[in-house]
Amino acid sequence: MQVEAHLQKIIEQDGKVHLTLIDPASQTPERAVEIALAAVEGGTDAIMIGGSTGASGTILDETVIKIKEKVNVPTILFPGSSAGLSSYADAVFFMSLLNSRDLGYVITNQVLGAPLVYRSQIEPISMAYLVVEPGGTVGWIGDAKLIPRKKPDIAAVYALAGKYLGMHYTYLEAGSGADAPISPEMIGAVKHVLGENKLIVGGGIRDAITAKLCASAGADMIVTGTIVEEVKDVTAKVAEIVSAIKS
Ligand code: 1GP
Repeated sequence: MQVEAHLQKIIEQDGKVHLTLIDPASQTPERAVEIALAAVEGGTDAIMIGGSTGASGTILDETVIKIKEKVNVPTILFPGSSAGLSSYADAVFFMSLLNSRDLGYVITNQVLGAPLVYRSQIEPISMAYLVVEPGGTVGWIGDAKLIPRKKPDIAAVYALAGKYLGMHYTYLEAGSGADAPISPEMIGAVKHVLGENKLIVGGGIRDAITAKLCASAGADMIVTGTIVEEVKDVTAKVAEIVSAIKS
C-alpha cells in the first residue's frame, strides 16, 4: 500500500485527513485494537502508533501486528527514537525534530533506524517535526528549543527550511495532552509557506470546534491521541471530529 499516495487521495476527495494516535505504552495490545477499530468506525483515516517513552520492543510489535490484523486503514509508525520502529507497520513518519538541541533527535536516531526501514517493506514518509510550547513530554525528552506559542514566524521559517531540505510533511506539535493546541495564526503562517506540502497538527485537540479551527486555519491533517484514550465512546468522539474537519 502506498500510504502517502493514499493520504493524498483522501485530501483530494475530502479536503482533510484525520489520524488517530495510539501509544502502545498506554494500554494492552488488545485494548489498542479496540480503540483502533472504534476510531475507524468513527471515520479516522489511519492509525499512528508511537510515543516518547516505552513505545518499543514486544509491546510495540504486538500492538502493530494486532491492529494490522483487524483494521483496514494504514498503520503509520510515529517513533520517538530508532527503537520506535517495527517492521510490521505499513509506513513510518521518517521525521527529524528540527528544533531539538540534541543531534540524536535531529539525525542520529534516523541513521540508526534507516537500515531497518531499508530492509523492511515500511514506507518512509519524510517529515519535519516541530515542537511548540508547551511541548509536553516529547519537548522534554527531545530536548526541543520550544518554538514560542506566540511566534508564528519562527515556526514558519523552520517549516520552510524543512521543505527546502526535501521533507514532504511538516508536523506542528504542541505536545500530547497540551492544555492549548497550536494557534490558528501559527498554523496559517506555516501553511502559507508550505504551499502544497502537507501540514499535520496535533497536541491538545479534544473536540470538534478546536479541530475545525485548526483545519480551517490550514492544517491538512489533524491528530488526536489523548482523547481517544480517555473517552468511553471512541467512535462517537472520532466521528464528531472527523465530520467537523471534513465538512
Ligand atoms: C501527540 O500530537 C499528538 O504527539 C496528539 O496529541 O494526545 O493531545 O491528542 P494529543
